[in-house]
Amino acid sequence: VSSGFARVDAARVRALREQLDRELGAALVVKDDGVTLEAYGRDESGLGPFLADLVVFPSDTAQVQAVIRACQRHAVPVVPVGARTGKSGGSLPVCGGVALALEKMNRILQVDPDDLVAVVQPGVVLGALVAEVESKGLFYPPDPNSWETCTLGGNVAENAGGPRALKYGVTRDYVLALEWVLPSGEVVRAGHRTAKGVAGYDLVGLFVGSEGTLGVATEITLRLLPKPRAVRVALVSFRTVADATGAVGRVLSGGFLPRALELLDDVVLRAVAGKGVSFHPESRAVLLIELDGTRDDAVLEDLLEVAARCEEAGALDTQVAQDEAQREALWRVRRLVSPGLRALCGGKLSEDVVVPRSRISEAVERFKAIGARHGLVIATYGHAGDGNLHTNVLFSGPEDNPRVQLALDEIMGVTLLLGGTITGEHGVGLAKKKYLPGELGPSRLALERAIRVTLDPEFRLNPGKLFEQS
Ligand code: LAC
Ligand code: ZN
Repeated sequence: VSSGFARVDAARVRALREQLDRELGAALVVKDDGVTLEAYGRDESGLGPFLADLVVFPSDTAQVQAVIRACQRHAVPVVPVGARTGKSGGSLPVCGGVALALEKMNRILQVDPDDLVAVVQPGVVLGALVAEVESKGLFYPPDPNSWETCTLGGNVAENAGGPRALKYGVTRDYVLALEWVLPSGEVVRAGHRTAKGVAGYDLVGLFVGSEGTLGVATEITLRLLPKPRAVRVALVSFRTVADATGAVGRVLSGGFLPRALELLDDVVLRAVAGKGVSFHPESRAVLLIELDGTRDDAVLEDLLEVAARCEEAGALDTQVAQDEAQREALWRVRRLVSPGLRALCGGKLSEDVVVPRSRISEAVERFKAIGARHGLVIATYGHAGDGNLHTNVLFSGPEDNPRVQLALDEIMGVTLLLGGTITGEHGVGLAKKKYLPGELGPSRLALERAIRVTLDPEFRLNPGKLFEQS
């Protein structure tokens, strides 16, 4: 694979492997067969494959430490990997070396209903944690829409968000403490198990979202909430995205804080048409609005008031899910968006830009115009309540790539001009690396580089990501 990245040389990998064999022997699972290397060479960014030389599967913190120390000693790159559901290429081993797969560390160590705390290993699948906490009447809100497969370690590395972030925040807001293996191999415990705690710098905030460049989480302590007793969702149709985003403003300023406020534009509606829900024939945008609370009758009453506010803003109609099955059908449409869009055209690149809420409709219009100039269809959906837009550039094949890249450059430029950010939840990784300097500017980039150099002078962890060593 030609990647433009310098690969580690084979002699160093051999020396590393000998040391791992000596130190850990059969206790550490190591694979280097073609099928495994190929599988760990890809994620959901569509980039790659980038093949590691070895994929190792540690089963405890001590093994993670030993692998990282050995990689430092033999100058071999090491890239932490979760479930490979990432969308920015964050876990791709672009320089070869070691893929450090955390999936064997998959134990839920504790769910404490009194302290409202869960402690997990990084390889726990989000859905397994959700099932466990919900069986105890508790709630863990962040879900990047891939709970069946994504893992908590990956969620922490990328600071995953998802539809419920509007009311409940993102992964960072739930991580109380971390056991963290630094790039030196040393273990630190950052944060605290209590609900509050301000002693020392906010290292948890530094580590969460560091995309595998500052170390590896080996134990994650999470804040839980009581599970809301009542949840209601409605699908509201509009003639235009501008009407829909006008409604978002009216709902929020009316004193309502939905747990989700998702927008789908006209191209997205075409992509999911006929998949279990029908839309008003004139609708060119819809909002999926979900509220929660303690009493169902009160939540329903609020939802109807929210719908009335949407009608004042020009909504065509509102469908309120009458039971759990109808609620699931509406959310299924949301989950079908990504595959539906891919089926429309063949290929797509999904961005996750954020703009101020007041600029959403302008952003969607400008993105569409950028697409039109390059002969590409642009679809936008996403977390309207947060201004976090999944703008998707659709294309038919690799021959479209130059046009797609030009369109993306312009989309990122417009996003920054509108006062936004290049990534709200998928991370910079490889996919958005070239846009990071434009967002951070020279002094912040220098500060972030200095932090990375302090912890990992040779950029051994996840080299080639976020920014270069110099
Ligand atoms: C979503 C993921 C793609 O919101 O972020 O569906
Ligand atoms: Zn999202």
